[in-house]
This record gives sequence, structure tokens and C-alpha cells, in this order.
Amino acid sequence: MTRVLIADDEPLVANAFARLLSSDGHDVETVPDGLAALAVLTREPFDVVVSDIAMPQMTGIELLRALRRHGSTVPVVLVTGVPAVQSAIEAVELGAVRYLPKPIDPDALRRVVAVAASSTGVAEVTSAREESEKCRTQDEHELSSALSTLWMAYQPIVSWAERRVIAYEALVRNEEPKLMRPDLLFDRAEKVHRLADLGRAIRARVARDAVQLPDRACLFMNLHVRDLRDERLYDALEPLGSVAPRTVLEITERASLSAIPDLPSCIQRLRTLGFRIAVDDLGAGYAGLNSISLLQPDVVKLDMGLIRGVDSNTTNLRLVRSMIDVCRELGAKVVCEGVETAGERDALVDAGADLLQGYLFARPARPFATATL
Ligand code: G
Ligand code: MN
Repeated sequence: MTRVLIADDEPLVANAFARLLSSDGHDVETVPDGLAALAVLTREPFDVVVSDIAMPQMTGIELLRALRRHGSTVPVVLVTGVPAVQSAIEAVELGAVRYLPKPIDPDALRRVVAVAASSTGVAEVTSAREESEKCRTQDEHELSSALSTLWMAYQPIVSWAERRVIAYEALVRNEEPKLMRPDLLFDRAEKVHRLADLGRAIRARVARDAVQLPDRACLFMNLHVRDLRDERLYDALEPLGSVAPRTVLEITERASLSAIPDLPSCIQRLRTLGFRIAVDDLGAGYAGLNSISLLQPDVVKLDMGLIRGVDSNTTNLRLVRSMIDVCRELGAKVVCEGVETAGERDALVDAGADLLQGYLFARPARPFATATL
């Protein structure tokens, strides 16, 4: 029996294909997009994949590319409502078995699946497999595994005056044992030249989770300085575009902001889309005061190094108080990160802080847990 995976975001289409192929005796499973297909395919083997091209999260072409990068040789049949030369070329280059325009002729689909499942179908993708095996390294493989198991944890940011969660910070997580720490994940993505893919996967995931975001809450998410160079970030039609007015992008100067020559126009374009901007980790080694003048942020997040023990460390308390005063004058809100004790919380509130984040209120968790207030 041939195992067929169908990826299509239109349930009617997916179900029609599934009925047709099941009646031919195939064992069929359906998924609504490329990301879900990739997740299923990394878990279990299929003989043929039939995938739509235009899908949310991950297109059929991106799925095909990810599979080849993983070293998977599974025959892929691409179907599309809007045939385009460019996607046809990419499909062929990546070793797709066939490229079928919609509406699909049932007999054509049957034939193509039969061919794909047969040895000739696999033979057609052999060169793609050889190619991908040559360039596949352990580094790339592990990164792919991290990307295909990516999920986001969310940590509440609370307003102490209002005693409510006003926002959640999205924090990236994955299940690849070697890359579980976010800093290792970003270093690896940079090493194999896939930082843009990682940024896109994170944004797609956050956009998907945002559907369940509680009504009055906003989203905070970390943006790698390099993401500012990804044109897709500025595309209003990208998944995150629809939640831009509820989203604050946190930027930290771990990689130098001065490496972005047109920084002011990048920031302006993000603001035009509705995003707000935060300086992250202010007071830590990296993010310096100059990032406040470079970014003109809506929000400043004070690093937990300043917050730790702030109730007994008078120097840190003075620093925090003056940062709060400066930010108030500049019209930026302040979030104090890493609040762990009631003593720290009370000292911060005394110093004029209101927006607080840290284990005292909640640890990062699956979307969207509440906080202890
Ligand atoms: O760089 P950024 O500020 O985005 O990093 C936030 C990190 O801090 C997350 O990994 C999160 O798990 C961690 N974190 C959040 N709250 C606390 C806290 O109260 N104490 C400590 N030690 N870490 C925290
Ligand atoms: Mn952050």
C-alpha cells in the first residue's frame, strides 16, 4: 500500500484528493500547510507527497526545499491554482515529480501518484538527493531539526497598578537537543547562513499563536538585528503583518546596529506597518544608551542584571530610578525584566515602575498562561 501525504489549506480540496486516492487503495493523511507536512514527514515515512503551493506558514515550494535540505528524497507532486513560470522552474530544480495546475483531473492525479510511487518516480529525484546529500552537514541537519520542531513560549508582562497582564513576550524554543538554548540556535543559523529562515519561522509561528492572544494583550517579540535586512519583514502581507498594531519588536544590540546603514528608514517602515519598537536588555553588556537615540523606542526593557537584588543594592536602584525618569521624559514606557521576588517588585514600584516581567509573575509557558498577581 502506498502512503500518501496531502498538504492543502483548503479542507474541501484536501478531502476530495484524500477520497479519490483512498478509493485507489492508498493510505492517505492530510495536513493544512507545509509546516505541518514537514513535522509529519520528520516523524514518519511517506511514499508520495501531494502539496498545494500557496499555503499559509510554509508554501509547497518551501516545503520541497526544506525536505531536500533535510536529505529527504520523497517524491513530491505540486498542485497549484495559479501556475507561474518561476515556481515551476523552482519545482523542477528541487526535483518535484510533477507540477499540476488546478482544477485537477482526477485521472491525472491518480496516474501521477502511481508514477511517483513507482521506481521511475523516485529515479527522477535521485539527482536532487545526491545533490542534497553532498551539501548536507551535521550542522545543517541539526538546524533543520530545530526549525521543524520550533515553538514559542510566552511570558506575561504585567501592569502592577492594574494588576493585569498587558502583554506576552514570545521566546523561541525547539526540540533539537543540541540547539535548545536560543543563543546556540541563533549562532547555528548564522553559521549555516539561515538566519533569515529562522526569523521567518519564528514570525510565522508567533502570527499563528496570536490568533489565541487574549483580547487586550499585546505581543512582544525579539528581533535579531540581521532580520532588519530581510525584505519580507516589511511585507504587510506576511503573517505577522496582520498583528503588527499589537506587536512590539524588541531589538538588542548584540549584533551591531551600526551595521545597518539605513536603520532609520528600516525603523520607519516598521512603524508605518503598525509595529512599535523596544530597546531590549538595557543595562546589560550589549544594549547601550546609544540604542535609545538610534531607535527612538516606544518601550525600554531594563535588563535583569539591574533588577536583581534592586531592593538591597542602592546603586542599581538609583540607576533604575533615573532610567525611569529619562524614559518618561522621552515618552518611552519602561518594562523591568527578571523580577523574581516581592522585595524587588516593591522597590521597583516605589521607584516609579509599573510594567514588570519575571518568574515572580510567571515563567515562560505555552500560549497563553496567566500570571500570579
Ligand atoms: O534577552 P531577553 O530579555 O529577551 O531574554 C529573556 C530571558 O530571560 C528568557 O530566556 C527568560 O526565560 C528569562 N527570564 C525571564 N524572567 C526571568 C526571571 O525572573 N529570572 C531569570 N533569571 N530569568 C528570567
Ligand atoms: Mn526580550
